[in-house]
Amino acid sequence: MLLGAGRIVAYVDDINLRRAADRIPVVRNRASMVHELMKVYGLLELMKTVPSSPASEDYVKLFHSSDYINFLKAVTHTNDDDLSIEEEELEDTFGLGFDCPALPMLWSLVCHVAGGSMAAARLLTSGQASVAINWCGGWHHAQRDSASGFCYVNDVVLAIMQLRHKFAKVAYVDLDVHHGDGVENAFAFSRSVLTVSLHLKEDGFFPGTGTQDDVGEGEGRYFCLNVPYKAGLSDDNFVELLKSVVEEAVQVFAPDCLVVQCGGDALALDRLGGANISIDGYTRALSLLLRLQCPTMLLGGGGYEPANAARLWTSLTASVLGTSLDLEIPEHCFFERYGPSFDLAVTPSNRRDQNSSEYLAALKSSIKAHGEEIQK
Ligand code: TV7
Ligand code: CA
Ligand code: ZN
Repeated sequence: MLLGAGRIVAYVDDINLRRAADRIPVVRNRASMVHELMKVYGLLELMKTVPSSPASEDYVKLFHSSDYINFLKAVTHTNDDDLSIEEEELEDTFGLGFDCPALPMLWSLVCHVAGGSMAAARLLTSGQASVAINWCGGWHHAQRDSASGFCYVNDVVLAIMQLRHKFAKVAYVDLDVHHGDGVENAFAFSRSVLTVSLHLKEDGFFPGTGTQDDVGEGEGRYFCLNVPYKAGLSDDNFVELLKSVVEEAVQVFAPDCLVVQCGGDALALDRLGGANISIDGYTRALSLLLRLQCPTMLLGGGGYEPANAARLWTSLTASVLGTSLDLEIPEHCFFERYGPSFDLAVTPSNRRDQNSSEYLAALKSSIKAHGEEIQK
């Protein structure tokens, strides 16, 4: 499938960015695994590869509050021993705690992660690329004033703000199994940024927001679209939701630029997920979005079986490049992590899809009104 026909594809390739992303505890070393798999498949020779540099404090401040930034810097410069705040107290202090521990060199991590998606944004605003990829980005939960859900900095919001200098209307589509709450909140009042998230929504599932009635605020009303689904979502239902709800709203909105968060935790059998999507399902979803033919940024996000996230993002990159890959994973430094199959595919499991046709029909009809409202 030739997703990105005739497009210049660029990939943000920076060792220091990967080293920073590798330090996020729940996805330790994942960034390196992704990169090494792309490399051993020969994909790096087929794209423009572009380095990134850490973002400045002023850049991070475009979205995050000074208080939060000062706290991150203070945590960074404090030894664990002198950190006078206890873990539990940290929880209420700018969101640091269990999900977002106060890591060593946290401020540097934040600047590198923000810098990666900033580099991707520049590739698009300068016209040097029509598809820009940063698999180390996609940290959609971070809020202006706090860390949340493994996300310390909202590289997505910052990148969209950069894109807005050149592109009047930006559409954001979030395929991660979790609700993209940080990005939605940042642009809830804006008509210039359409945010769309598909996510698992059931009791106790993080972060708990993103019902279909959550449509944006004030001037930005109807410029947020939420597509909550039940556990076990299949490829066909996932693609159908994108076709019938997302595609139409995005087409009516007519964006000048598109950002897709390709979080891999909706894959079958993800440790934190609960959906049942295969790599083929993601590929179909992305091909639908690339058909809009506008400059596009691809970001990572969740994906808690690191080998599967690497399989997914390598496969999506190959699709965008219009090249196909041998299913046998080639020998390389992380080879043993791909056992026992040593196969590139991630296929659906046989779990039941709890999204009944009645549920999906009701969801579609309640969201349909969106397209009409955006048109006005
Ligand atoms: C974008 N689920 C991020 C998704 C963020 C999910 C959560 C964990 C988790 C944290 C760990 C860990 C974990 C196996 C799973 C409500 C709580 C429950 C703590 C007692 N293993 C993304 C965030 C989610 C941390 N958080 O969208 C360290 O799972 O459910 C919660 C929050 C409150 C705090 N308590 C947990 O994919 C990148 N966390 C192992 C070690
Ligand atoms: Ca999502
Ligand atoms: Zn997620």
